Amino acid sequence: MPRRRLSERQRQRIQAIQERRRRRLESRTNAVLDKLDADRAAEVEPDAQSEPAVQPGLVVVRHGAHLAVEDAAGNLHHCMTRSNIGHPVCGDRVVWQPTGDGGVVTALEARHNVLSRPDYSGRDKPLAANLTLMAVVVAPQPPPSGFLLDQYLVAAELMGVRALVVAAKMDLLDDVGHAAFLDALAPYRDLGYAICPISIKGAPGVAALTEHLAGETAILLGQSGVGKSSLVQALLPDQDIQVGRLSEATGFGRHTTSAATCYRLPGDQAGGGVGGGRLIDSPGVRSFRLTGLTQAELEQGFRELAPLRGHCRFRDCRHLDEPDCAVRTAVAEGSIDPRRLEHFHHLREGLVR
Ligand SMILES: Nc1nc2c(ncn2[C@@H]2O[C@H](COP(=O)(O)OP(=O)(O)OP(=O)(O)O)[C@@H](O)[C@H]2O)c(=O)[nH]1
Ligand SMILES: [Mg+2]
Ligand SMILES: [Zn+2]
Repeated sequence: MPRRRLSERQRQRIQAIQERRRRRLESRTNAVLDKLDADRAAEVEPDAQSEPAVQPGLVVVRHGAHLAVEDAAGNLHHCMTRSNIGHPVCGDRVVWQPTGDGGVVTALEARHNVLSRPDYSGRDKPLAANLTLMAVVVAPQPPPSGFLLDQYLVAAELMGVRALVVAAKMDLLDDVGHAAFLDALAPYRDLGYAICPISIKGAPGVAALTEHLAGETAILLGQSGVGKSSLVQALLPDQDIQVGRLSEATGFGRHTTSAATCYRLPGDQAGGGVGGGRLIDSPGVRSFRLTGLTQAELEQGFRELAPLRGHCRFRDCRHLDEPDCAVRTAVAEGSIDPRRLEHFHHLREGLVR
């Protein structure tokens, strides 16, 4: 039995307290925003004496208009965001202002990059920003989707972010299975993507991955159930404490992977230490489809296709049945994996024309 099981009544009380806190924060936020707007309209310079100081912060998680923002000292604050500054997401640098027991985010700093993913309605939604590494996780269970993997790699390529492939749960395979699994990933290794076989339940452990994570802001991506959250748990000795602090600061549930959440890796006190780094857990998806790209962008996203641009007989070659197609020649010669070209064609169907 869990150590601290709450009665239904206690749970309701806590929820009611959190709801009251949120409402109080909302009304204070509105008061601050009204004052900012009024000052702006009257062209009044913010009064440094009476206004609580604005400060830089890092968005750790976002739930609707509610954010958990980390300040420079590493403390978390429950902030609301004003609606006209865009949609700050996990990893965003923001400017915020304290409002008593929380704060209000007043500005979103320019992003180095942002990873977006279509939501259930098919609209692109930002998931996380300012990434330096995308770790795409595949595992023997659930069976990997090469199409999904390729889409994440294309996204990374277009964002200019380094990507690697994590082969998780390798303890589930015997030696033969292990070799076959890595064999299937060999084309990715040949393209220059690092492959990290890991397990949190036995050999080969997680060392292959940890050295890649040092000092990075890395996001774990991949299908639901491949082991992303378990990996976070294994890599962060204090994850329960971090989740507890988050939950205390914001009142969001303890066990949710419904939103991308940024954790600090050990060895990092303020985000800039040696080792350390940040690790973002993201909610898994069964599938998604990159859309809104041009053919040129899509070709840029496939590492092996980019250098062949302009080498086909026709400038607008689709690499389907055109004569003198450099891409299909490369496939026939074995230097391009046919499955990658197949995924390219799938994605081509969603291009902007
Ligand atoms: N055998 C084995 N099982 C693992 C390993 N890592 C994770 N699992 C199991 O895989 C299942 C799914 O793990 P999660 O960490 O919840 O997967 P996830 O990728 O976070 O899934 P979503 O949050 O739905 O996207 C759990 O039952 C874990 O115990 C591993 O290294 N070996
Ligand atoms: Mg998870
Ligand atoms: Zn071609």
